Amino acid sequence: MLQLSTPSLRDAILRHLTYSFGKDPEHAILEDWRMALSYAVRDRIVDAWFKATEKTYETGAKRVYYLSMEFLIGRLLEDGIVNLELVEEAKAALSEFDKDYHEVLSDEPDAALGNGGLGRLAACFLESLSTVGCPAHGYGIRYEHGLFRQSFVDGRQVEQPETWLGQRHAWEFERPEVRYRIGFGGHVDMRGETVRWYPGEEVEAEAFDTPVVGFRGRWANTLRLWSGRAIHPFDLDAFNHGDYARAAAPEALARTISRVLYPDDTTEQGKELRLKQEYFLTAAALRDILRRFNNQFGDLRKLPDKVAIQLNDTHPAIAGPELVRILHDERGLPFEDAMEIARGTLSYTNHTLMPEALESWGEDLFGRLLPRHLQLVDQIDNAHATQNPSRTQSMRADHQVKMGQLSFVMAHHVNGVSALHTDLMKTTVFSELHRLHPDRIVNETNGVTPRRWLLACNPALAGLITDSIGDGWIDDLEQLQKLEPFIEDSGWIDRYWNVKKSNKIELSNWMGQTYGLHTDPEMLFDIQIKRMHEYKRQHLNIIEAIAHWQEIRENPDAGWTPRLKLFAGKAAPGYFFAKDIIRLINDAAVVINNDPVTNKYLKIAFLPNYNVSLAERLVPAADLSEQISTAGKEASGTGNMKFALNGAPTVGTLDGANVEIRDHVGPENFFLFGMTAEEVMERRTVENHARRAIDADPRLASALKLIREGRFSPSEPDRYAGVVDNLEGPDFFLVCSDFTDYWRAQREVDTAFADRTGWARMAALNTARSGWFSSDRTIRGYMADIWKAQSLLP
Ligand code: 6GP
Repeated sequence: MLQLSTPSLRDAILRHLTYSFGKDPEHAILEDWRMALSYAVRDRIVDAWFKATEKTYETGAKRVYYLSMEFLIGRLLEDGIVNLELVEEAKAALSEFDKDYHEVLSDEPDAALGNGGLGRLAACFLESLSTVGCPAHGYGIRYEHGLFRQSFVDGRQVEQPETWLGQRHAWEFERPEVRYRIGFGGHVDMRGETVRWYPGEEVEAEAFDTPVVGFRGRWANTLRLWSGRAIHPFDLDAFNHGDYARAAAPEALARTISRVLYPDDTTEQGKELRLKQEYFLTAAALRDILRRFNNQFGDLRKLPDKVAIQLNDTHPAIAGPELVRILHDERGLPFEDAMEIARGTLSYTNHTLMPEALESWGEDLFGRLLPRHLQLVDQIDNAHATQNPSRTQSMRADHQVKMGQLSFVMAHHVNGVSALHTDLMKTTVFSELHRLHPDRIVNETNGVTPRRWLLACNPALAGLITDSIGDGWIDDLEQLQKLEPFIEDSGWIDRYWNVKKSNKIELSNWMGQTYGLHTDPEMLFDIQIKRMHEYKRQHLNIIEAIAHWQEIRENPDAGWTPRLKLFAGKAAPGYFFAKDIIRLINDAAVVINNDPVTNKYLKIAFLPNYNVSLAERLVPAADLSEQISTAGKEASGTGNMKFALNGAPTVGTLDGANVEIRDHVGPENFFLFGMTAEEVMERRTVENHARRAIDADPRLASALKLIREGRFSPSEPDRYAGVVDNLEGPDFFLVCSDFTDYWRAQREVDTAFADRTGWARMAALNTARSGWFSSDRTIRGYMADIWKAQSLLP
């Protein structure tokens, strides 16, 4: 490879400012500086990227492909700087030009190409794949509009389109030469043995590549995102007849496919466009994977030895039939062989047990868009039924195509994302398939990348850790255990406490400047940030806050522990109940924050437009992490890990990865409450369970009464009648039944927080014992158990 010398970062910035953006320092605006710095950093990432690609080819190593409809990558500049260990150099270079490092970093738009947990997990995985040196590609869609922007009007959520590409984006390389035709509809032609699909409509998928660099720049992989293009972008004939709208129509139509991210988290909209997007991503990725494989290896029977394709939930599940179609219809392999090769290549991760999120498509829609695939699904289903005569459930019941079952049957491994979730998969949704294939389900508990979620977002804590135990923890997070002996040392604990305090002061100042919100950093910072969903029970949190407020009012001088409750999260636009909860929190905040009797003890705020960057601000400043889902509903959670790692003990249920977090940090450093998953299932069968819980707890009864009477919505007293009706009636997520124990746990938190040293120790133990929750560990687990892939790092 040709070698170029690496200029200093300062020179590289100036060079890019001048020659890439045509500006001199006097006339450059903030965005120019951000772009110049990004290009300077990107150049170095490209060097690592080329080396990694070269090594992958040279060694003929197995490659991993992560197919996901979502990559919630957030900002990338700091990621690159931190992973290349350029922080000090970048700060110094910018200050030479009189530019502030943090100001330049925060000019970058937050790329929200995902909704929540599943999308952020995919982003952490990309970074860890590079850090551990596993040859991999992420494949996704280059949505023009990511997740909507959220603001509040009178406390209500209002959605605006997000336009991350409205500003210049530094990280992608357009690959106009990498294009594939993707077909939809049409008809299937069957002549004896040969079957051909003739699509009725075609669009082109064009590749955009983003390099993803691992820690210390030792490896870099590619995130390849597909963008929709028209095959004949412009109808000249229409144009010449003056019909400009018709002339541009083909392009507009083709682009629709990659226009917007579906703003749904764990619920599925049965929309034709969504199915088109799923096929578009999957078909383009498979074509690309097979092209690369063909160039390098040729013999298709070797596919499972050289290629591992991970399906991030069922969204790319069409990969099963599509791969069989290519191998069988196009490459002429017998159906059984095609099946075996496909299954040897594919594996599937389940991210939720919520029944409404288990994708299924009506056969009419499916057959209209993908007529050949529908035939193949039937053939796959029949073959599976024949091989498993005791099977009772078909993936083709009720005129539907059930994507979970299809994914399971087409995968060599199926994994859950926490120990509890994996167990529940075996006993609930996939019980029959698990009986038939007892070795297929495995567990890979989620993790988070410590580079972004500690080193970059919490430099003060990272500094203290490195001072204490060296910097080996950054890519070997279990080394955090070495902190344990320091925790006995009161001088060290003071330093730990001061780090937390300085993070809280910084957040307070920022909230003051940004939202005009005045907060006291001495308060306990209690934070719940995640998508809005009934199962995540933000309403349990606010109802407890209301009850607590009442209690303080009745006895204002009882020495209460001052608490700031922060919320952030988006509700799917069509999820009205979740939107009501947002409004209730905002309404309650107005009343409670303005109560002069109580507001030194309790303050509430809902911060708008939750995204990755906001999480990076909040997590380091948290004292308490709210993980209060109804047991059995949260597959894993990853926010819970970020908080624990950054020294915020959890108040939580035995749900998802909370169970494993509690095991690791120790039960004495975790505020447990609530029913277990088993108890939840039992309680649901008890008649009037909510009523009974309300009658037994006057605090809960009076909080609900205040909401019902319009105490927080005086201009519209019955605004929350629906919410209260739901809680007093079906209360499917058992808010009322868990309330009393939640309230008890919160009072324990109050008492514990009053002992500053005791609390600081508990927080530090959370940090020291969270090393297992690194996504590096998770990725190594997938490599060993599922992909059989090797690291190419020395
Ligand atoms: C989420 C789960 O709700 C969360 O518990 C888990 O940590 C995360 O996935 C990563 O595994 N699920 C989704 O975001 C989703 O859309 C279909 O599931």
